[in-house]
Amino acid sequence: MIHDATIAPTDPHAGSAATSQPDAFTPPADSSLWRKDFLLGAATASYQIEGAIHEDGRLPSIWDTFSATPGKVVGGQTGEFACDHYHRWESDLDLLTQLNFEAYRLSIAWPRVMDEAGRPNAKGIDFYKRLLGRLKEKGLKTFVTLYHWDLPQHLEDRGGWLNRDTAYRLADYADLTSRKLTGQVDSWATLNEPWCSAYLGYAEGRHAPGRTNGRYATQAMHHLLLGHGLSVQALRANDPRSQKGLVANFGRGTANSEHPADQRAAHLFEVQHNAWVLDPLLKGSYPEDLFELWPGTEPLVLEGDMETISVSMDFLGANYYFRSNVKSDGAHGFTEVPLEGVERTQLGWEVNPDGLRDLLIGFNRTYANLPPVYITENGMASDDAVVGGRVDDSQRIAFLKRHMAAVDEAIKAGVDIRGYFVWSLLDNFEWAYGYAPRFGVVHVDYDTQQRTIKHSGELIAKFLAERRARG
Ligand code: IFM
Repeated sequence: MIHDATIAPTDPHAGSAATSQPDAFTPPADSSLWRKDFLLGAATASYQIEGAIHEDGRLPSIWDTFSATPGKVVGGQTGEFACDHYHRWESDLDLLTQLNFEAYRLSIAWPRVMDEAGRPNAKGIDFYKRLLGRLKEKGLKTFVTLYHWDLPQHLEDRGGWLNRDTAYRLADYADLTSRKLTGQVDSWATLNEPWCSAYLGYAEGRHAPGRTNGRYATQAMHHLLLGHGLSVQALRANDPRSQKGLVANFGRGTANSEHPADQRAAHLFEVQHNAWVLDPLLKGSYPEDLFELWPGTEPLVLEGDMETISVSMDFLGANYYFRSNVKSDGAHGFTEVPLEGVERTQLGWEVNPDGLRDLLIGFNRTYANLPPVYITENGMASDDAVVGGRVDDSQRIAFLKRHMAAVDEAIKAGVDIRGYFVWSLLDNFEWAYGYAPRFGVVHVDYDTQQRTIKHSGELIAKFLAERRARG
């Protein structure tokens, strides 16, 4: 059941510069996070929040199909209603202002804006025009992701990311949206987390489309990255003033022992999670070690593909959530060995801010051409509840503070990091886990659609108000 949303009263401006008291969140005075040119925002994605999957000409997506397949999503949950953001977007954008965020990262639903023949769907495009227009009126920077996993089902029916043609369809979609939305977008990301699309979607089958073949994963990745390169060309031609880049998820792997085999296992973990995406983008080749890990899975690469993929980017979006401790599996791979006694989130993910710092510093050393970085997602799931009108999410407050401190350390070590986006603005549909994991700084009651700003949101708002007051 969905009723009208109301926003629980909160006072995000509590604690002005004059009255400020140390709290559990505000960064120390020497943190780079106080710098005016360091952008702070919140992120969401279309399928996770919009709902309205049958409205205004939206076509079915692979996540509609996957989540409707029994056994694929916990409790059989789907994105059919999600946060009903498609109808509540105006009050949701007001939350961004209440929280004093300076930027908003959203994704466009590909099946909403293009029909099967590649023609624009005016109603879908109009939705994003109005939304981006409102963000601009509010003075927020707009970070738009083109592909955050909701592939139109008709493209999946023709082979999805295993079909090279899908890369060209992504470029058509980039071309169309950037022509329609020119001037409204500050930053375009072609893909969100291609590792998840390729590996979880094609090797493990935990994500749509649910295929399970390692060979498929490397070919799917190649076509995703090819689509990225082609899309950057279209974006540059249509919207030269905006930034263009890609958002990837990164995994920190540490070795379970000093033994060389375990050290090698940790290296291979990071090759599989990080270099698989970064090497083609920044070096123009796939890491050879990847095919030691997965022998015989080399993708079919046509002449010129690697040049297209390694097109220069204005930024790299980095998403980070946890560290994995691994040991050698005795052959040429790795096995995870969960550490005892470490802090974990609702999803069992280890809280490890050092991993974020170390990855960023490592990338800066490995890739001489690393573009400026935005932390495009960081956050944690907890089982938050509204009690007496408030949501106490103290674990999240400490998590965000510690990860922002890790970002500051990376900046001080010389990494060019320009901003940080908390995942997520709202509790939302967490893919195969359904709605139980709550990542938002705003709580969503899925029965009533009431939004309640969590304590983390209040403290972020207070910090951002102080930052603004300092000028
Ligand atoms: O919810 C996801 C998001 O869609 C992509 N990055 C990771 C988040 C948490 O799992």
